[in-house]
Amino acid sequence: MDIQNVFVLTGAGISAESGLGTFRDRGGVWSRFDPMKLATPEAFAADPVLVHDFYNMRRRDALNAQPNAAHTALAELESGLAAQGRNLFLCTQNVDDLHERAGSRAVVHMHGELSRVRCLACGDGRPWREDLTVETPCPSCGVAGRMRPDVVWFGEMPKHLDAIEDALIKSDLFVAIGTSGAVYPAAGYVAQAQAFGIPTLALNLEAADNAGMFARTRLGLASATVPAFVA
Ligand code: BJW
Repeated sequence: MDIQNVFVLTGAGISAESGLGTFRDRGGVWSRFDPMKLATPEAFAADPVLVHDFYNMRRRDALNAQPNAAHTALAELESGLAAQGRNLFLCTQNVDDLHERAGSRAVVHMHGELSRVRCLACGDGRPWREDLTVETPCPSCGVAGRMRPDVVWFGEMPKHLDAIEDALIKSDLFVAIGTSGAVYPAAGYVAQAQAFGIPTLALNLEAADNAGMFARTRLGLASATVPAFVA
């Protein structure tokens, strides 16, 4: 088959070997922290100090982590396909920037980015690498206490959905890497791909919640399966 457009969806599993915890594995982030107290707009309104502490820790961890062989392989896939006039659409649920630091040029962060913040007073969004506090003033409007991490919490609309749907429809291979298939709408993309007759492949450590929807699956560490897929 002549593959022109590859759609890759990545999740926390691709960054696990960089030392960043996944969410739903044993010992994962949501086994240690209650997502309803940390990753909803209601939680932020109720206890912004707690939410800032959690995301300050996560931001520091992400900035200190290094990309692994799986991130590098996807960056090489992007440049290799581009050199042949073909295209990789890299959609990540991850809020870290390890794809970018591995060399990927076009990364679509559907759940936002830890290294960006947004002001609830004026809507200004900008790169941000420091800790946030409830006193941090917005550099744009000067209002204090309304800055939040620019990540997508439960109940909020994921970002770039139109571009993602468009790329998914146009793709002729759908690959999901290191994601449990537990969070929608991303977990539903494999079913959409199937409905469009697009071949589907899962590269994961263990069978995901939506594993039955994939035509092909390779189980193993992303640092091994992703370079092998790209080779
Ligand atoms: C390895 C490995 C190694 C380990 N190598 N693999 C039906 C339809 C639509 C929505 C819903 C629905 N039902 C319910 C909803 C609402 C909700 C939802 O999905 N809830 C579920 C829990 C049921 N969804 C939402 O609220 C979303 N918004 C929304 O739906 O808006 C309305 C809408 C409607 C219709 C269309 C469009 C929109 C927003 C979801 C926001 C998720 N936010 C988080 C937090 C982000 C900030 C932060 O980081 O704190 O995003 S939650 C968390 O889960 C994070 C992740 O991106 C996301 C997915 O997790 P991921 O990446 O899959 O990680 P894990 O840990 O679950 O899995 C890791 C996998 O890797 C495992 O399988 C391991 O085996 C594997 N692995 N090591 C390879 N070395």
